[in-house]
Amino acid sequence: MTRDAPTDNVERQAFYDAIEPENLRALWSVMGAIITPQPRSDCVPVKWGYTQVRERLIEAGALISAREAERRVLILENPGLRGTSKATTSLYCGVQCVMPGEVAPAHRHTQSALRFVLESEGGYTSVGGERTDMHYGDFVITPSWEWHDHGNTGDAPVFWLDGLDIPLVQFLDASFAEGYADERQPVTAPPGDTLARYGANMLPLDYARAAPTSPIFNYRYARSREALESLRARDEWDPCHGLKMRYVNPLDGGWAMPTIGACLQLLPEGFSTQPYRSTDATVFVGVEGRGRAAIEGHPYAWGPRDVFIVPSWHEVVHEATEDAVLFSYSDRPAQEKLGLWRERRGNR
Ligand code: 1HN
Repeated sequence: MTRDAPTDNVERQAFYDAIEPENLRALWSVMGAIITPQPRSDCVPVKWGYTQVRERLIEAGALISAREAERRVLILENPGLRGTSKATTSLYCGVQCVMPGEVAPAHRHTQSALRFVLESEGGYTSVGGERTDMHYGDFVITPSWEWHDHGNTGDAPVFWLDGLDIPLVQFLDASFAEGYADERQPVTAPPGDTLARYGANMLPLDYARAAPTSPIFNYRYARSREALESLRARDEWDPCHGLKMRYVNPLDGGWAMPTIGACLQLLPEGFSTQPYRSTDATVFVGVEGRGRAAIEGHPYAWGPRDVFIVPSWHEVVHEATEDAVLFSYSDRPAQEKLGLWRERRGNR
């Protein structure tokens, strides 16, 4: 804790050795390592340039079909967490590629997923009986335990970023998964059905909430971007975030997903944020323009579709070298529900 651990001696070491086979451990010998005065993470700051990831996915496209792979994805694995398939301690990140004509077969799992669309002319996903076409910058949700399959009816490969709560579900030993009998689930609702029901600032009268995830599963980029653009004229910049909006569940105004929080932010050209840190390690994705994130003083330059990680309680300063838009996601909703989330603005 705040005190140093007691020093070991021969008698104490002999005692530790004696109790180990009895499945006992002396708290005072490990307390400082398990109760740290502030977050101490193996997760490290890191950036992936999109061009390189894209090239590797094209290579993978020649190696394996989406059908055989089930999902043709390259995991963005944090170098501080090698061998764990984690981007942060609690969240997963990958980039998926679907070639023209391919289908990624239907399955479901208890892990929740978000897609952030990076390139798509003809990409689609079906979730819970409704199909939605995917376009650049769309934020798409696959709730826990919903059937989902993807495809590409266009002429060019489709790419999106996958964000899942895999490590969180793994930590809780709550993983279930199964495949659908057919390659595709039946589409039972017309396109735009959920958006009409839940995404027009109205709700069906007497609608009873069934799940903790937003019923809207495609938050269109054009609409989100327009909101940011309309608000920039107000000149109400948050010193730590510029103009940052969160994607919400229209049923209650809470986060769109129960475990993962997603945001879109605008940083105008020349804007430089105040230092900021929070307990939710965050995955950032460049959407428009260019910028630089100084993480604990180390610069990470980013452009469109690049991905970078700010670990828990690491100071970040954002600079926009041109008008810039960033998408981001973290486990903030989970931490808030557990009463654990904290932030610090400025240097204090
Ligand atoms: C998954 O179902 C998808 O549906 C993507 O596209 C990535 C990573 C691990 C487990 C399931 C998808 C995944 C995944």
